Amino acid sequence: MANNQFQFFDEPYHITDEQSQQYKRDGCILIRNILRHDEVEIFRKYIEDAVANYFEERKKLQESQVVDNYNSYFTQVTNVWEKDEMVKRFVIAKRFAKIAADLMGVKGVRLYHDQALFKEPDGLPTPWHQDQYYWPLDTTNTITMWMPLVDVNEDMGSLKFAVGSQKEGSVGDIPISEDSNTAYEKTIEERGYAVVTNELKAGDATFHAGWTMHASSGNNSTRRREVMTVIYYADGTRIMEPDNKHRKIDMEVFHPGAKPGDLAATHLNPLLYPG
Ligand SMILES: O=C(O)CCC(=O)C(=O)O
Repeated sequence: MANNQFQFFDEPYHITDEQSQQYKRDGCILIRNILRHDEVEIFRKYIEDAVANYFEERKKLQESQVVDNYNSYFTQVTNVWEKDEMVKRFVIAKRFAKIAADLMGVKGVRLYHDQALFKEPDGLPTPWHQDQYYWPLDTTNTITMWMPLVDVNEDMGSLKFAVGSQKEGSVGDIPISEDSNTAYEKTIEERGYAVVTNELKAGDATFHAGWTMHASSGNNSTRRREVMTVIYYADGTRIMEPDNKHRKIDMEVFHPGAKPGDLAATHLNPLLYPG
């Protein structure tokens, strides 16, 4: 396939001042039509195959005991970009990274990691949680792009956000679980946060900050909810002293060889924009 077939990944998407102000205020935003349906469809297949191959390999290696904790909520495979050259094109796309930089109002962004998040039919709701509890990053300029590869609505597990909750920073130091769900639901009600959810077409995406409380309903449809996420942080971010076991593991896995105080810029964290 000719390389320029995927030129759309380099073409800039224009974020308005209003959109970046909305993101700064709310800690979450829906951006429409980042990719066209036919563009997403090409990459949905590559991502699906890479995820299926990964599980096939794991089965062969009899590593079935290495299951992640999220299986009942969703199947999660991280850093798919390392496993497949075509998926890499999607994950390192400048088009996405520029949106992340423009929303956060920073000059450049690096890759933290990607995640394929598939919620099977009857998959359970994703509990309320805060992502940054897991991340050993000395900044609040972190952002996740959550792009469905199929059309999704609330009943299929589109994300719900507590609008403006990123301003609280850490609200409870609780890993994603039934406990985080109960605690954060209570906080959201007590502090009066509005909760928004969106219906997304494949190729639309939501962006949320690392401290924004979010959750999703279960997948009550008959179709698998296939989502690809890419997580970015501002270039220049340093690694913090990990103060919980999850942050220590994330530091070792996503910043191999780096120590607290170092720039978070290992070979797994390329500068994606300006790039
Ligand atoms: O896809 C989901 O259900 C959860 C995703 C999530 O929590 C995230 O991308 O930060």
